Amino acid sequence: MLTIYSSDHRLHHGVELKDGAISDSFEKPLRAETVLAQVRATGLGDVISPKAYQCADYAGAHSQRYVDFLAGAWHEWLATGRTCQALPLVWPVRGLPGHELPEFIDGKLGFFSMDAGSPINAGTWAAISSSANSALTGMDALLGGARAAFALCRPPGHHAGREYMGGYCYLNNAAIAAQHCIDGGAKRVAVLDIDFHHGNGTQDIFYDRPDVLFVSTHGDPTVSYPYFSGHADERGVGAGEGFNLNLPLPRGTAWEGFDHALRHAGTAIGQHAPDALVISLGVDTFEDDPISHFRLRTPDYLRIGEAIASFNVPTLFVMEGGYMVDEIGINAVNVLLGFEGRA
Ligand code: SP5
Ligand code: ZN
Repeated sequence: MLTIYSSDHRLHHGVELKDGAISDSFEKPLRAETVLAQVRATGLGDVISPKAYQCADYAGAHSQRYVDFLAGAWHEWLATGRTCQALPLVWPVRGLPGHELPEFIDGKLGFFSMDAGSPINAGTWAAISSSANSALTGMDALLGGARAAFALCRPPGHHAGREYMGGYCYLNNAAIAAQHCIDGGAKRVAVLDIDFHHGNGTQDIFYDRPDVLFVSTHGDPTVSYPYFSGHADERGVGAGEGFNLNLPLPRGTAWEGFDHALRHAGTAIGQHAPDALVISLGVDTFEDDPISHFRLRTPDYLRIGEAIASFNVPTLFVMEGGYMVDEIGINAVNVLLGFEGRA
């Protein structure tokens, strides 16, 4: 299987507010380096750089003004005399009118975010645009007839909505790829999100659409981030009603519970009969993940890949979360090896 990877991801290393202090984010460059090393060590296939794309290629999944904000935010921040990383600190929550886009950068940061988990620094735009380009290049491989490809994206994307960043995410790589597939002539696409966290951004982007089915397995939002989406009763709206399937699972879910949800997802995907499948591939479902609460083990990831292969749809894997850096490579690549029948 072809892997698409850009070293531009190294230009972005964010900070994170945790336990009352600011420090380096769990979402760090070594994550992608470790996955790439395992791709090479297992001989998964060729590794190529992403092709160049335009901002217009991101604006089907996002709004043009949001993409413009991401591209210009660091310069606007610098213009205020600050050189530290840019973080939002005020949000248009329920009860505030909140619909008018502020002119000042601090206001824009809040307007275009769901949390303070997506800091912006000097290299952020280069990293996130290359990450999205990796997903687009992977989808182009599928449109060209490949059975599968692996977009080794970093930063991740699935928490980024049509007009907001959050949860280490900025551009929604999986959604951008799914939209590119539709733009390339596909009638129907499915996105299956197996990251520990609900893919709230992908849900947001396709919530009113019947052409892109979104299915997500994740930790129950009653007790897990992102808390405000991911419940089973979120089923889509308008023409999109019935094309959003959330499968929340309790803390402590191990292989048996996860496998059950995966089969449920497979049935829904089969009924949709998509031309292509995009997998939001997070491996923060691992038992030793430092911020998540499932209990999958390394061999389970081979079984996930086998299950996805049995759906029998051309498949683009897009890297999302996974914070146990020592094992992120073997776990992520095990999914791909399982898919290829190399278990
Ligand atoms: C792409 C992805 O997986 N994003 C996840 C974003 C999670 N953000 C909230 C993290 C909360 C971490 N709290 C950790 C406490 C550890 N002592
Ligand atoms: Zn996650």
